[in-house]
Amino acid sequence: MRKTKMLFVLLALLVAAGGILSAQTFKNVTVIKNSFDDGKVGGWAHRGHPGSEEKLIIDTAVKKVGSASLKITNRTKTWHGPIHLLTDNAVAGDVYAFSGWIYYNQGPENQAFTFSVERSFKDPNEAHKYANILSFQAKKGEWTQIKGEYTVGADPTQKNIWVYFELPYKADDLVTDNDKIDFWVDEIEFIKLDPALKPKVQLDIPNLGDTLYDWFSIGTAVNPDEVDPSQQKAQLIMKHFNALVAGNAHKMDAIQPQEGKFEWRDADRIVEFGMLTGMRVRWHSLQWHQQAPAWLMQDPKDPNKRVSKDLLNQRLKTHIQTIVKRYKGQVESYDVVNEVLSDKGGFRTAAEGSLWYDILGKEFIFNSFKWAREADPYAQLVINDYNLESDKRKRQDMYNLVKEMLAAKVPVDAVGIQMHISNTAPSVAEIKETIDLFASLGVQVVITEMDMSIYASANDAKRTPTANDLLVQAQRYKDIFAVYKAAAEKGQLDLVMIWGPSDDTSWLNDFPVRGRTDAPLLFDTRFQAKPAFWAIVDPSKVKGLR
Ligand code: 9MR
Repeated sequence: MRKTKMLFVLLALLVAAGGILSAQTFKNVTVIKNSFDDGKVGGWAHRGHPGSEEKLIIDTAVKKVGSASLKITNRTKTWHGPIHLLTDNAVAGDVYAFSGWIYYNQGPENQAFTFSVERSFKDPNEAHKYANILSFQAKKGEWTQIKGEYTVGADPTQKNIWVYFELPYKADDLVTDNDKIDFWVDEIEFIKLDPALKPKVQLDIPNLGDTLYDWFSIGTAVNPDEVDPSQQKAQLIMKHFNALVAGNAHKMDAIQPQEGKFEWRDADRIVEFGMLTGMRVRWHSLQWHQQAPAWLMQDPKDPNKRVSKDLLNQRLKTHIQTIVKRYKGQVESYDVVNEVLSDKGGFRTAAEGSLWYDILGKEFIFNSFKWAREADPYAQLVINDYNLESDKRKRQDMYNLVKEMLAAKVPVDAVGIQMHISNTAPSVAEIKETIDLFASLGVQVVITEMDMSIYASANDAKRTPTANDLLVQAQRYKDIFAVYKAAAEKGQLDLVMIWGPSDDTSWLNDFPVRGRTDAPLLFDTRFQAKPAFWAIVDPSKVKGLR
């Protein structure tokens, strides 16, 4: 009897231990692994269509380790490179970690390579979509390690995903010899991470929205695939933010890629998510010289000729009013025009990439506001720009412009201060001055795109944020938020938008230096609260804050 009991206990222990073990040993699955030492290209193919001269070759003369690597040669387009199927069953939120080595020995001393994905859809008639995920700087004649993570976006209509390496995109007629260089890859590995390793939102911390409720709403910029409530990223957004804007999905090229053909799918997803979760929704941007479709500035009969003044006016009015009417009662605030001021004084012209002023004069700004107001008398209409907080002349230009608009009864309600700043500049005092200056005109201020780079300039080399970087950043977020609170108490502002929920998707990971990762936001790449978050929410939690 005793023996049986002991055996039973032992068995139970074993089962329990097995349970613990299996709970702990997660399953990472290697989905692609090639060292090319077996002389085979594995599942890799070249991207050029059949008949393209581009070739994949096993090269035993050049290798990182082992006896061979994969060479891509006879390239004639920037997008020529090796491609591999990652999965034929895309699952939203799956995270793939990859690593490998890349090498080239012709052309410039430094060369950027891009890691990209191609997706197909369950509907076989739907065109494949391509996206650049990460870029890497390599040095001529040296093997450079490439590493990163790719998270499958939340699109229920997608099916297959391929991964590939290429050079930064250029139109075929702009390709030079430097874009056609051979390159080599070796020791490539793609691992599907166990779900247990995926970033998880911290549930046991205060949330930003409630903490700041007495002063202003706090919002963030999102991509359409970040608003799927089944995903942790959306949980992070819902927990902390009570206002929403699209990082890209509401721009002119996304909304009207062809004249008269409006694409609402992604735009709607973001607005609907905002409505469902009770967030304040902003629109960025009804007009902008960047991320605008090519047809907008072309004569419909001859794309080499510029659009006429009348037609451009008509196109702008249609674009603005179609959007504003559609989202009346849902979108409460619009960036009507974006970045219309020059960095050198006055208006932005063709010399700084914009044809709007050259073709239409400053009237296009005034008209845009009038058209938006006609379409929705209640929406807040914002004129948005960058460096207002750091460039005194530009700030004054904005002041003068808004003053002129108000005098001419142009319905402008607020100045949008983007606030893309860094750990080193501008000073907190300048930020306060900027808010006060615009508020003195009797309009509101909206902080539209705040983030804070850890780098002082483009010359700083890529680094993992140090404890000091994070502390300096926390101190500045604390001080600047104190300025916002004081401004809110004076009725100058009631909305602050952060340009992204967490560091993993910040635009600064690739700008102004390709492939240099940054850490400008309140949550890190694994969605954990950074010192900057605590500096806003409970400064006693961060040692070293003043
Ligand atoms: O965050 C956006 C990034 O994903 C785009 O690649 C980039 C290029 O146009 O635009 C970024 O957003 C910009 C915004 O629309 C206007 N102000 C500056 C923002 C950062 O560049």
